Amino acid sequence: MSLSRALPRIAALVLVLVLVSGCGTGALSGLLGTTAGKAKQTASQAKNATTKSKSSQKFTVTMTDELKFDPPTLTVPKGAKVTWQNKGQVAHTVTDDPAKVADKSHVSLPEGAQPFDSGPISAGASWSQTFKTPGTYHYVCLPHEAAGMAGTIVVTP
Ligand SMILES: [Cu+2]
Repeated sequence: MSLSRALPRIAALVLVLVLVSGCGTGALSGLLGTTAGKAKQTASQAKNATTKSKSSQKFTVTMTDELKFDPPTLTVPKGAKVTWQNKGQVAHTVTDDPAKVADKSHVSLPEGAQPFDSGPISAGASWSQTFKTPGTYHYVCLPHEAAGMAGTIVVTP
């Protein structure tokens, strides 16, 4: 092959190399950009998770076949989510609604709070309620109201 015939080929090869390397750099910077973006996103997600875990401390009341709420009185900060777990064999309810109880004096709600009723919570099941209004909540278990199955949630401001 003579040099005059090889030159166009060399030129073409150089052009291809320039295009490939240019493209490669572009792809590489794109990849780096994506990685940096992902790292940033992960950091922000981790921050959100930390913030969330601070405000979502777990508060649990267990319900037993001894017809008790344990602990009978639980104090939580405003906005706390309380979960009732039925560890016994019989169904219970978490009811703070004067319209549903046998004796209205067994329940009370802070002013402005909405009455609530879990409905039957069967053996092994659980039910949660978030408390947004500070104050004292006296609640009962509907089927065992007469047996004195009652509890109190105190929500601090
Ligand atoms: Cu009960």
